[in-house]
Amino acid sequence: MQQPLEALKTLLQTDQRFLLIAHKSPDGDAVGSLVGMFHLLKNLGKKVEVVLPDPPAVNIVGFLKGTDCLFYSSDSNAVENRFMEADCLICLDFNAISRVGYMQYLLAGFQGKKVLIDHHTEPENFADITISEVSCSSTCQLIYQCFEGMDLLSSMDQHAARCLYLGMTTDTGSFRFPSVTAKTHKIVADLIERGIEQWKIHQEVFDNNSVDQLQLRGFAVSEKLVLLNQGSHGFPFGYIWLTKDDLARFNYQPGDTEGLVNTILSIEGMKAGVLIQEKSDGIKMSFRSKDEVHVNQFAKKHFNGGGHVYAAGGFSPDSMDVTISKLLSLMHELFPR
Ligand SMILES: [Mn+2]
Repeated sequence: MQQPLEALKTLLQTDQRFLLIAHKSPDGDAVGSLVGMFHLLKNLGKKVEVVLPDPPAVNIVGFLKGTDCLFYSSDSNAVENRFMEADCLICLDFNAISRVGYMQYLLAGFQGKKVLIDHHTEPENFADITISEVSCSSTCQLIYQCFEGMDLLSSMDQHAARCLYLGMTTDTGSFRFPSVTAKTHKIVADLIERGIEQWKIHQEVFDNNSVDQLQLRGFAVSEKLVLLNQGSHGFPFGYIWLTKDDLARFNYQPGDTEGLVNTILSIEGMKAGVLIQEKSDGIKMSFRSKDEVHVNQFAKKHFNGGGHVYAAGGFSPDSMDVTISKLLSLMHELFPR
């Protein structure tokens, strides 16, 4: 990644007005990389603005404090203005233009330089500078490595460090996925040495559940979890399916089902699972897997999705019933015998 990094360093030395964006339904890594980069560039003396397609979940929205972040979903005109005023657009934690939702025409039509910093597989070729490291645990870790590689870690303050830690911990399931390496922990050690209180970040992110959210998750696991591992012809696969009515019953808020799919993989012997949710525009799917089972190609081929080898999203325009039937008919592809 030496060449694009040189180009990024040159850009940081020449351009002055930066606009940072991340993907829709922003998770901890999207928000962490967005706000982390905001502070890193501010500390380099740049003018920096941030926008998102829509707001993040309540447990991470606090990390946006002090950035004056605008959301396209509620303030599209002001977001358009920010695109017009910037020299350089930095896209964080997504691999395809469609991942910014209704904002994609602004991204496609942006006149200045575009940079992509991301760790998802098969990034689209839409940026002037693409820094893509699929093996990296998180975009936040990749940002740290970029600043280290550009010899610019002096711009890392506690605000930036705190945000990068947010993305690193949320994208790694609190440092337990195979994407975690010695380098990940060395970076975390450095962030802690810079003064972050990592236990406080965990409390803010993970110990902030509403009662509705906990009850929705309890309901999902006890009433809406289907396991396919029964009998000699079974598969080590499970799915949780939630209808609009299920979500409404527990006063669903964005983020309430974040990580719920991982509970399937926590069952003894399970190799893959999917959370299937009925949303206003169709069926949203979140796949997870482990070991020799890879879900990204499967999600891409059959459910208009993709992502990482062990964590991928998907979307189905069909009904819940049709989507589940289709999924079940394809199990032999996920588990070839
Ligand atoms: Mn990420």
